Amino acid sequence: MSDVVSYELKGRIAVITINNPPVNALSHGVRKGMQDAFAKLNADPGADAAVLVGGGRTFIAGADIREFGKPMQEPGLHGVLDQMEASKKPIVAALHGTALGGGLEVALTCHWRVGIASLQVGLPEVKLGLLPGAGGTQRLPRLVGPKMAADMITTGNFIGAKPALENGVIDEIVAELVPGAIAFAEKVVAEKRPLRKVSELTDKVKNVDPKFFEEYRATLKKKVKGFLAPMHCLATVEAACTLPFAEGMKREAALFKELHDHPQRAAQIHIFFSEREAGKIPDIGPEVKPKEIKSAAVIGAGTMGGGIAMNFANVGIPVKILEMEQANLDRGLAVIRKNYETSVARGSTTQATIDKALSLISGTMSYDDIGDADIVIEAVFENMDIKKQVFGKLDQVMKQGAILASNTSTLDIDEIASATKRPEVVIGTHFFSPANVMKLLENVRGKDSSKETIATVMELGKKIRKVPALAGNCFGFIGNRMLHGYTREAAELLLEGAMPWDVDRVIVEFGLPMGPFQMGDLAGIDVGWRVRQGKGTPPEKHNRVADRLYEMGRYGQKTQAGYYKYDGRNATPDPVVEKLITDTSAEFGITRRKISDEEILYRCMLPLVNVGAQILDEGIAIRSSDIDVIYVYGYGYPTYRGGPMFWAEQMGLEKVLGLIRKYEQEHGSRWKPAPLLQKLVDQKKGWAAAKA
Ligand code: T1G
Repeated sequence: MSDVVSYELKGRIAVITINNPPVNALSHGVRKGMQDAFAKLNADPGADAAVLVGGGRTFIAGADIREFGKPMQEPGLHGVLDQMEASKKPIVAALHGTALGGGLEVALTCHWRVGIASLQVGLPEVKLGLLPGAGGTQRLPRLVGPKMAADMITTGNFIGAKPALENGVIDEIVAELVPGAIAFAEKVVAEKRPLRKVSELTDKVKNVDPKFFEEYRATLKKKVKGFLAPMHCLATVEAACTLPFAEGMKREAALFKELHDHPQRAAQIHIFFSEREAGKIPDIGPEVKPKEIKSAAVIGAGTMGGGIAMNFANVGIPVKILEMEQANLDRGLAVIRKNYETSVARGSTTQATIDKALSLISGTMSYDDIGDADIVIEAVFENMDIKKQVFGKLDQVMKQGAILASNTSTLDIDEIASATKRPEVVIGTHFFSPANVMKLLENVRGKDSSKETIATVMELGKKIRKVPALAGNCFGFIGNRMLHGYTREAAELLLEGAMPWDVDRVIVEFGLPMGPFQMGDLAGIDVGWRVRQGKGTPPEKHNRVADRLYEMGRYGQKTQAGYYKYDGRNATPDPVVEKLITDTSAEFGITRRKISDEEILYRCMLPLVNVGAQILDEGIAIRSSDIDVIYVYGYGYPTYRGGPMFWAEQMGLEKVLGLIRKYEQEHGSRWKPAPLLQKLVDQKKGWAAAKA
């Protein structure tokens, strides 16, 4: 055995333990150790059967994702599984923690499986742009049937021990993992049960109506948008129901290879590791202990305040919402209740769950009621004077040690902190709307934010089931500072010849949930107008169309007219807007031209990269992958493209720089390439070299 796989006889049962922390991934060493252990089992006269168990917190959680894209080192997983299936002695899998991906595939190749009550199992390969490539697509349907197998494999969702038992994924729930598994193995031996190979089961996969797959495919196609993996996953489940096992395995291997070799796999695995990397702050090591957050307060019961409060209640943290007007407070609490009730109606949660959450949310109109909260998050109007008033008050009422956070989306954290005598506990915690749904938490460190404060809000992000990332303090931080370049260029395209629906179509086809003008209509054209008025700068040409829409009272969805006209949420192009745009081009003496989809895409997407490079160079972002995480989880950038910086690197930074230089020639200094981009191209390096 290797030191990551141990073999120990307990009576006449060999206990084979995988010890490859943190998640017992099926690295080369583990595969080699398993190969040796199963050979020993079949040669060991003292062993009648084996129990396979994961050491530490979980059974095997999958293949070692870091090995993808690199040459496979023998023995491959298939070889080990074939050896297991050929074993003359029974192998019982003892499951705990999260038996996922290749880990569950190993368990399905065992003759029986037992698990403890807290077990979760799943085949989440689809989330990595892959499919279960070690027989899971052929064995799972043989245990649970095509419907449950298709649901699990095309979504990657986990199921718990109870449904796993009810559907035959495991054979028993045991109170104690190893003793229970040993007892199960001893029973199998005593009863001389014939070895039960999942690959030989046929009942659940024969005579499946082909209509099932036709209908499932039609529904799935609508859901998956640009993702390649889910439809491939479904095709492998269909193979399990239409082909003999060996043929089905070949089909699985062929479709796995297609996905493995596709750029989407590299992009989705990039995001998998990047979101974990984003939680690591170089100057804040494990010695900095985060404060425990046992209670929270939110200032402002508006859309953001209410959504923020829900995040705390959803994980069992009591939260008080402070509003100065009773009517606003009542409205805010009613919106929260409505949000929860909608989730119950959709079946995504239960009444009991939301009753518990609602019991943790309370409202108040007095600052005196919130002083004992461990953290307070301000979510009032995006105006510096108002925010400073609030923080001045918080400085007076909050207990010592409380974290004073602002949900500001662009404003200066240091200026906000200057309204208090404790800048070390002031920090930005920028949620994205709807705050109870969007995964990103963009934390913003001020110059005085203490390491403990930063560590606390990074840990809090994970606790409230967000993906936290840390930004430095500048206007717009990371996400919104990059967004400005994107929306600016989209506005310029309207004046040059495009229509809002042309631009939005290209961006949605690229994979974002909506284009810049659909987003503008959703956020509110009046909001953008007020921000521009707030800056007090003279009106700019590229904002002329938006300003005229505002003057016409066309604020977007809220007025059923903006860049589009609306019937409820259904948007259609509007000839009135078309005329407004062509008149505005004429007003500026611009001769309109046909603009290609490719130019629209590059003109909108490359500002994200150019500004991203600048942000990276200034140290506002710690690493380029943080920028990718922020765009994927805060702005809906397609995971299968890996984020704007990854997409640029895949395209080639030299080509990116060439395009930016071209647009600089055509459109002037706003397209000036970030010095870092030039430097990396000169050095023939990628973003990772930025730190150097
Ligand atoms: N390979 C390599 N590293 C992994 C890993 C994996 N499969 N899973 C986790 N890690 C690292 C992770 O990067 C982090 O590293 C640390 O472990 C803790 O993870 C052939 C092809 C198991 C639910 O997709 O879902 O099998 O940051 O922070 O929140 O068909 O990790 O500490 O350096 O996420 O407790 C299929 C992926 C693979 C499961 C635990 N399996 N992992 O969550 O900890 S493909 C998966 C997870 C495959 C076969 C196919 C979660 C978790 P670091 P963590 P956690």
